[in-house]
Amino acid sequence: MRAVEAARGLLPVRRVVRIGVTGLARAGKTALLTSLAANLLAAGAGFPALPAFTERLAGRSFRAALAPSGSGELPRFDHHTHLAALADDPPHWPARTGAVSLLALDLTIGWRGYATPLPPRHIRLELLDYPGEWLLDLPLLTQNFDTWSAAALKRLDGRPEARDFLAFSHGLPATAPADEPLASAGHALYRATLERQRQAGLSMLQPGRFLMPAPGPQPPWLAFFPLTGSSPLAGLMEDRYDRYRTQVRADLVAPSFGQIDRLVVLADLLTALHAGPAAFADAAAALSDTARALHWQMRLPFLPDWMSGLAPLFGGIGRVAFAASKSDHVADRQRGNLANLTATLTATPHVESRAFAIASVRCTEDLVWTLDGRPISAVRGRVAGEARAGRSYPGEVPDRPPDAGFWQHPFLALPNFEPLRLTLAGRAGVPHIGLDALLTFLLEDLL
Ligand SMILES: Nc1nc2c(ncn2[C@@H]2O[C@H](COP(=O)(O)OP(=O)(O)OP(=O)(O)O)[C@@H](O)[C@H]2O)c(=O)[nH]1
Ligand SMILES: [Mg+2]
Repeated sequence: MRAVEAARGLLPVRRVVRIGVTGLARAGKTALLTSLAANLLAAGAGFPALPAFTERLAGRSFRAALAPSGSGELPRFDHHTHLAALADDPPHWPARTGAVSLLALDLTIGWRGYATPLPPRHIRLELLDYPGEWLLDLPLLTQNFDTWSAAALKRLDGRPEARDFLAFSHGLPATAPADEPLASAGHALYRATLERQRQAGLSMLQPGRFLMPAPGPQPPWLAFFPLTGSSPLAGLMEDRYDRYRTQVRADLVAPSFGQIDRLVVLADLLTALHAGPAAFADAAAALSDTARALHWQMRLPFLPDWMSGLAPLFGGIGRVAFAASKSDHVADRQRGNLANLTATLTATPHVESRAFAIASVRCTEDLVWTLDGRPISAVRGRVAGEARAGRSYPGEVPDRPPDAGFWQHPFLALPNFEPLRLTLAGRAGVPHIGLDALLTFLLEDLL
């Protein structure tokens, strides 16, 4: 087997590796794709942009180029515009992105020692910006409508954002008819609740396509909401929920989304720590549920019939990196805690997975700050719109899910730091933390 693999590696064919990069809105997906591409291009041009990756190449030649658009059906990731934003004076952040997009790079890796004269290997690296909201639909595949409704309603219990929806749902008679105006009204109220919860910083917002709809017109079966009981209306909601799950399954194997070989799941845990215990618990649940759904799918040696459509996607994902993003908001020692916290929330013992604390676009440098006579590991960076660099220490990052004691002291809001200025308009790379380790893990078996 190994001989076959080795022989395949010797052939000058191009191997395609597709990495899905996912995370909820604002998790840092666009920043990651932009920075990773810029740093791969820079490393290929000889700049020391990805030290751990270059070390792993151990002297083999390496080149990288953006791949031409070709005729693929996925929209292209607009790398030039996003990098231009970071390279601007003053630098600014790339704009928000909505839909799925793909960035492709051609990597050429040579050989070393006796093998040096052999033709180099060609790898097409495809990076897919994949909405994390859709990943939150994975747990639905294993829950029937009753179970999902009970869990969703429990999450809404006592939440101010859900007042109108809960008033509506409590007012429904036990024999509510399967009536379209009722279904649409309930759906609109439920969707508005999810919107408000997102604004309140919550993450466990299902179904994901309610907040991040697929392109095109909205099909009528999308109009459902969680409802327990055995009324005709509940029957209609159940039918629509099942239709929704069929669509989730179909999307997973569609040529545009399927064939993901490796996955990066980004989570902005530092912002969740600031948002307070409820928001943190919710973000942690979203991350753990995703990890569990992935874990469970990948562990199955064979899939039950109704799930067989998933095999091409999940059978194929060989590696998952869970990464806490924006870790340049805290100093080095805290970043270790952040990686440990991420690892605790995403433990997937049977899958090749690893936890990281990264910053795709580093904005700060570490410094020791003396506060009340005590040294504190803080960071310094320029806050957008301010003339001078400022210091920041949001608080101690816990290395495991925080207990009640942690919440006694507020974890401060993260300042909106400006990216560091780029040299050579980004051609020498984008300063980052840990992208090289992340990339080396994702491509380890190919290097
Ligand atoms: N300090 C710091 N801030 C970051 C970093 N990455 C992202 N951010 C901040 O987070 C914001 C969101 O990052 P994006 O990369 O646009 O996030 P996204 O996941 O693509 O968001 P959507 O396109 O809205 O889904 C940025 O505008 C920055 O303010 C980082 O490495 N360091
Ligand atoms: Mg984006």
